[in-house]
Amino acid sequence: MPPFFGELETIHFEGRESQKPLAYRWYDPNHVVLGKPLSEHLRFAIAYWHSLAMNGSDPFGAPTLNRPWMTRSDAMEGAREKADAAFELFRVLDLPFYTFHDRDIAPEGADLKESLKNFQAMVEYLAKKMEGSKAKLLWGTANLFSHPRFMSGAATNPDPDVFAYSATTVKHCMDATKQLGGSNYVLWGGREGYETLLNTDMGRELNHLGRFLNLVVEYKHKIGFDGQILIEPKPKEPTAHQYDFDTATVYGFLKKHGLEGEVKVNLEANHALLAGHSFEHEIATAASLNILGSLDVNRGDPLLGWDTDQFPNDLQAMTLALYQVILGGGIGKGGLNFDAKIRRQSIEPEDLVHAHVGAVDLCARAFLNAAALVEAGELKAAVAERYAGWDKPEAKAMLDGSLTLEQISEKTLANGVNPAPRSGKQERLENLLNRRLF
Ligand SMILES: [Mn+2]
Repeated sequence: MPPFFGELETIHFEGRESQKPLAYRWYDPNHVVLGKPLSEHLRFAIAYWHSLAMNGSDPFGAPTLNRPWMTRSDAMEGAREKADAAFELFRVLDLPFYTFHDRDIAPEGADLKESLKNFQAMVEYLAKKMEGSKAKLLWGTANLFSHPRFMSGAATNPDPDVFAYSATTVKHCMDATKQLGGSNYVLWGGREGYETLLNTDMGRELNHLGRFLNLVVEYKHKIGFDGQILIEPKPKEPTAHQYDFDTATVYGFLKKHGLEGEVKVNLEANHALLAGHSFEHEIATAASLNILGSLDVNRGDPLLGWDTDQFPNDLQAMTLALYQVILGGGIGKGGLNFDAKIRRQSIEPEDLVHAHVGAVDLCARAFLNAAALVEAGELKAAVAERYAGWDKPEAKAMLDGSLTLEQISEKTLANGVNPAPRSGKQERLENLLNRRLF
């Protein structure tokens, strides 16, 4: 078997002066910042689906990508060869984690039993590969959206058989994630949504989804899986209206079903954009609600209205996002997963390597910038000064329950309160940010 990634050497940190096309210039995994190594802050992961299982086809055209590991006629042989290529890529990139859907690693069988048998065989194969590799599993997930049986949803499908099929699939995917030492289990509601209310009972579907998620959480505790359960919000695509629209919507859903202490979010940059938010908005929202779980780092194209899943390359946007991660207490058991695909014209396996190296460096550089902003303390001081009025006892009394609305009114009138507008100093702070970026 020829090497799928040529004779590429393992990529290492070489510093900013390196002239090599493939070297980490910013990502020094051992560099200690804010009290721990960069590798522990960032926990980079390679996504099996975009990087190993995609062939470059799109709604308008045939596969374009040169993928020598996708040529076998026997599906299980092909799955093993794909895994061989995956671990070669992990070795070349020298990143700590990977992520997969069940269908990325093993082919669909003739029925559910055969599909699960294929899956379990490949889980054993991955377990063996992991013994000879540094790569660990950041999270596993189930693909409950590609096959036509899921066209009307998985947990929200009007057909209870699809609910049962999906529950069975998730049960086995959770088992596999635990077996492989995964840190998280993710649920992205690919088709949990609807196209038209003319054929949809939305209240019923949402309740079914709530029950499904409770089943997942109950099972997590039953098997002693100590990873996080994560929902990945997305507002639309493939369905017109997706139930897990954004972080705030997911939080309301978790509260309704009593799961706000059990389930967190896996936030994707491009999904935030599709919801009309910035990535940092979604991160700050999740952190404020104590449900920040993990990140899918990528970017969208602001000129396009769909999920382009490009590799991140905007330093300022990523710095602002990671600044909010730091303020929110870090990523914990989560990580930064490259849910990103190379463009259809980037046909060589080596293009995958360049994409990851650039994105890793971009994120590392953004994190170092964000950490420097935190350490300088100027932004934090500006925010503290803006809210300083709330440190006064009479202000605190309005929040701590000691004053009623009537009493606040009486005191306000008696004291002749007359607020003077103060500048929000936005441009000054934006200039500060731009001046500090390196
Ligand atoms: Mn994603």
